[in-house]
Amino acid sequence: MNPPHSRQPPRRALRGPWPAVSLAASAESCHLPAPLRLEEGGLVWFLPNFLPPAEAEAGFEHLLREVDWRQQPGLFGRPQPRLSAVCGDPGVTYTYSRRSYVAAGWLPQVAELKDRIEALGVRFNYCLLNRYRSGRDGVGWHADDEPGLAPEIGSLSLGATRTFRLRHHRSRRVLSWELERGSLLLMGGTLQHHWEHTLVRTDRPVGERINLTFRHVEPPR
Ligand SMILES: O=C(O)CCC(=O)C(=O)O
Repeated sequence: MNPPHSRQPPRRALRGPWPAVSLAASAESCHLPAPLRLEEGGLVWFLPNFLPPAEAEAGFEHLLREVDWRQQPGLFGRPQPRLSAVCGDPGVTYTYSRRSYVAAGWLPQVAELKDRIEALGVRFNYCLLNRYRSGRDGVGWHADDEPGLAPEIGSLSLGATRTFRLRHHRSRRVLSWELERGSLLLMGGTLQHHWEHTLVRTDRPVGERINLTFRHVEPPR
């Protein structure tokens, strides 16, 4: 029998149009290399050295200290296996796992990182920060396909290297990346419609990691 997370999810209609600048549609203002075009649908840009090591290290230490990290409840009342926090344009609200998280502004360091990524040609108004205290922390299989969320998601890694996987809904093909500190993985196009992703938990001794996922959420009307 298949484990519960490998059930075929219902097909959802693609939503849009999006207020955010679309990476795929703005080639002339885009400073990104050619994406990996997944034949099953979706785009991935992987920039392993987006931040120089010294900057990634300083950013990691700063965010460990300055962010108000909290452990949020997950599905079925169990605490999420990680700590988290949110930043963003005031009032922008992201809802996942049946809970809503309202942004109250940007930490200067996070706004600076957002500006660096936006220089590549994409706009964000929200950031979900995750802190993985050890290999036992992670994120289970899911897709970031909530209503009002633009397809482009920029995922910046700081701290320890961890394995990130994509799995196609239908073919079950799995792709893996080792997300080292300072790396930027951008997901776009129809990726969230066709694929789910996970940050793999491990029994290996690994240090702490912080991940920032920059998003564009439709602002409140
Ligand atoms: O930590 C990561 O690299 C993945 C985070 C993630 O999947 C998410 O925030 O949706």
